[in-house]
Amino acid sequence: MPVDYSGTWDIVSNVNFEGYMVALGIDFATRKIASMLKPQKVIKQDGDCFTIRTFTTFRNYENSFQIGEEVKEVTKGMDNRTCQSVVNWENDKLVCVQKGEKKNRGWTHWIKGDELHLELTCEDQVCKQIYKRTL
Ligand code: VL7
Repeated sequence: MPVDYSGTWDIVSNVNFEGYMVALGIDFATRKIASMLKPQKVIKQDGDCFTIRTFTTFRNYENSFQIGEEVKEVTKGMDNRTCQSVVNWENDKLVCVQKGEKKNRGWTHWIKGDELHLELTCEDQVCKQIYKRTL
């Protein structure tokens, strides 16, 4: 088994979250609130079974998956779309493809030193987030 993503992670940088939200069609008022948030990720990894919980003061999002299994994902509390999602290992990276109405949608996680990195992609927009372990 490659890397262990398990832990509690706090966001320390968030680049082009606005562009990502616009690509998802999030309305102006919601974007203004969302742009102020400091998400925390709580990740549980048990072999190829994952739960990623994203917590904010506004909304939370929970996603459980097994590597290589395509499942229906409803992005409840975000853009509320339905995707066919699958997460695979690409070396030590976790790569999710979210097939649905939006082209080129997905995300990639990797760990670099003590940082958890996340790229969120939708259409031509890429949001780059970095998290650090809670102390
Ligand atoms: C990505 C939110 C913006 C709507 C609310 C903002 C609440 C927190 O896909 C995600 O995580 C993956 C990778 O770690 C695992 O599920 C969550 C959050 C991006 C998109 C949409 C703004 C309204 C944000 C729930």
